[in-house]
Amino acid sequence: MATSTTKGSSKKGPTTNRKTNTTKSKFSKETYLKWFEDMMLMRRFEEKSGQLYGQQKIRGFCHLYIGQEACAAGAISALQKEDKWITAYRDHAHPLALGTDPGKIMAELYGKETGTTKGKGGSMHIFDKDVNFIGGHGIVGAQVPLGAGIAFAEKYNGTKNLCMCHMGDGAVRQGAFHEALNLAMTWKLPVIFVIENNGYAMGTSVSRTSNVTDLSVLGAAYEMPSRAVDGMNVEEVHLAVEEAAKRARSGEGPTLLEFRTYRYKGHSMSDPQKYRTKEEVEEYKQQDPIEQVRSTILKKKYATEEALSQIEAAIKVKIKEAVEFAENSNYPDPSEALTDIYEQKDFPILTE
Ligand SMILES: Cc1ncc(C[n+]2csc(CCOP(=O)(O)OP(=O)(O)O)c2C)c(N)n1
Ligand SMILES: [Mg+2]
Repeated sequence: MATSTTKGSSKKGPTTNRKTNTTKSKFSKETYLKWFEDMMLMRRFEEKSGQLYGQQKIRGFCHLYIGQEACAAGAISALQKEDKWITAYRDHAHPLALGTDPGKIMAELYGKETGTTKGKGGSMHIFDKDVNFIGGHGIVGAQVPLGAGIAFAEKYNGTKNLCMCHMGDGAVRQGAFHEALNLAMTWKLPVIFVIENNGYAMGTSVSRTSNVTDLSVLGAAYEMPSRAVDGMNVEEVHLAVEEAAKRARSGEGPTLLEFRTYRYKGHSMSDPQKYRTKEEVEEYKQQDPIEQVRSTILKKKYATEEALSQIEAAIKVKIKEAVEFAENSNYPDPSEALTDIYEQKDFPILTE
């Protein structure tokens, strides 16, 4: 049973990422440019969302993914269109890179009827069946058994598709995480469990909630192949997911991957961030996933600085259009309030 882990993580702050030199030449010019474009779209979309939140155009919850972009971009490049995706509430970036119209995501953040969930879900509940993105879940850890269930359905229906199930480091403290891992391994479900370990659950560091700070070792309890990955490095993420996907598609079952990453912004929109130092944030910014890709592209002469600026300019236009679309859309009609709601007609309190 191959369970490889990275040992020796810090007990105090977030787990430090390690740089490893793998075969970077494996990837084509097109892949690097796609990563650059995808991650830049996520970054600029999120920066704009933060700004709009400040202007009270967006209200309620809003959790930004800035710093964690490689976790979504590297996984998406390693998988196939038919694979399914599920994550927690930090959920704008995954559908953006999967191809959801940024205008529809922005409209959802605005609570407009043209949003991905008709303006009824908001930031934490983006959902887009067309790109196989099954949400957007606000209850910490709730998506983990759902992800296993989606994988069960794929196996039951005899497809070769898998389910990519992302979660935060806080989710691994939930019983549901352990129950899902146990059954997924027992039934050899085609699921890849990904812990996006950004070091903190709100303001609580991993080491304050567990003696085990190397989260990838948690898979060992279920004999699940598991490993830690530098989540600031898109190539490393791609390689790890590619390997796990091969296992899932060949019927060998799930993998647990711990992506060691970092969020540059606060947990949600109002977070005084007293639990970490400015120096710590700066240290991670030095490993910025987009800057790593930019530097490789320039070094390998895959594109000039000017060509990259053009990509950035096109993204700026896309985001401007997304905001205009959201601004010009209507709020849902009040008559919509009781539609699209799950109702169990014989539930006791409804029949009383
Ligand atoms: C079951 C449950 N408990 C508590 C909360 C409140 N809560 C919202 S986000 C969060 C932190 C989760 O952190 P993590 O899983 O590391 O994800 P991150 O925000 O870092 O992406 C908590 C405790 C919740 N939404 N659900
Ligand atoms: Mg976290």
